[in-house]
Amino acid sequence: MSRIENVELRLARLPLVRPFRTSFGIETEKEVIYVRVDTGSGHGWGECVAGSLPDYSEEFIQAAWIVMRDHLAPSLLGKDVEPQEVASLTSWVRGHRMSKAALEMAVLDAWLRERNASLASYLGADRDRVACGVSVGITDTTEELLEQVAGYLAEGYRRIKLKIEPGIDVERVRAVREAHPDIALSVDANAAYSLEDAATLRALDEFGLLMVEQPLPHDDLVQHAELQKSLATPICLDESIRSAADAAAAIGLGACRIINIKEGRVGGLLESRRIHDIAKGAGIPVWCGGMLETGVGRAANLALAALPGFTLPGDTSASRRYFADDITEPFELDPDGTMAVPTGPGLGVEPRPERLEECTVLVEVVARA
Ligand code: OSB
Ligand code: MG
Repeated sequence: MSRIENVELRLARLPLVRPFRTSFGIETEKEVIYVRVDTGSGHGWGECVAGSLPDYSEEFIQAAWIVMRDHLAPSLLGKDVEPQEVASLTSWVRGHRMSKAALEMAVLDAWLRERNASLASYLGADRDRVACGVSVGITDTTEELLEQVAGYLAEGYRRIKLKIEPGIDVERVRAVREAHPDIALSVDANAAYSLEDAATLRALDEFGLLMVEQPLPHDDLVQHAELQKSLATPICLDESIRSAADAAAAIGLGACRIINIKEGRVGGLLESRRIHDIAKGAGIPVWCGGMLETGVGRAANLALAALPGFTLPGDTSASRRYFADDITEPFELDPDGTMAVPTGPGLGVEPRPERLEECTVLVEVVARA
């Protein structure tokens, strides 16, 4: 590819259509860093999924900004970078996977645009539509939850995931299951339980859930393996899987039967594909997780979710589930619960310039010295 001339970082804020509550916090607004890479002959976009606070992960927006500006972008500037080289050129920086992933996405986008190839085809997608689920935040009341679930089902979503936390779990799941005996239903604890809560988690077995996502702390595969032995419901790992090595370890230990892949959490789309390959080889289904992405990150997720091993509906919901006015053209759910995978060059989408200006709160350009 032509040399990377500059890297633009852009902090933006978009209001969420409704607050999103998990076991670790509430978000009312999506704060996001867009990365734009400019080469002599073109450009590419990336979206960084680091959150406003270091709660889901130790990564967060302010740290991501600094590490991209002062350490990662300078490692790429002035070089002819192939997508797979982003990881090696930045490997001297420990961790900061979400920041590395955002830069890799922007380089991939620019590189694929030059070649007039779509991200989905480059990654090895084998379909042009993907089945979509929706992640439903913790609500104040059971009535509110039932109302939201009914609304999403009416839109066509093929799997409902309920956020749970200790004390807001079994009875909520029972209520949703009684109202909808046949739907694909799962729960996500975001690491809020401990092995001492095993009885509560076992009480979920009677509801025929597809999976329980990340019940225990992010850094304990051994305890997840222990828990899985006494649970009928498959455990799916999210926070615990940060790399292909983690995925191999988790599968080897029996710590999960399903894996949620998020490109940001694992350091990029290329590492995501390696996890996909490992899981597929081991007969472990994967699905595409979400981080309340705006249109840029959503396009990347849809491309990834079109790979053959992604056999379960992802948290790849439509733009309107999150934003009244997305940064790109809106992604829309088909009434059959599927969404089209972008087919244009690179990500196949771009931020709309006026909307981007409206949402931007800060811009910094890292240029060649
Ligand atoms: O644990 O999957 C999660 C959102 C932010 C951080 C973590 C998670 C989530 C979601 C929402 O569940 C998924 C989405 O719709 O983007
Ligand atoms: Mg999760």
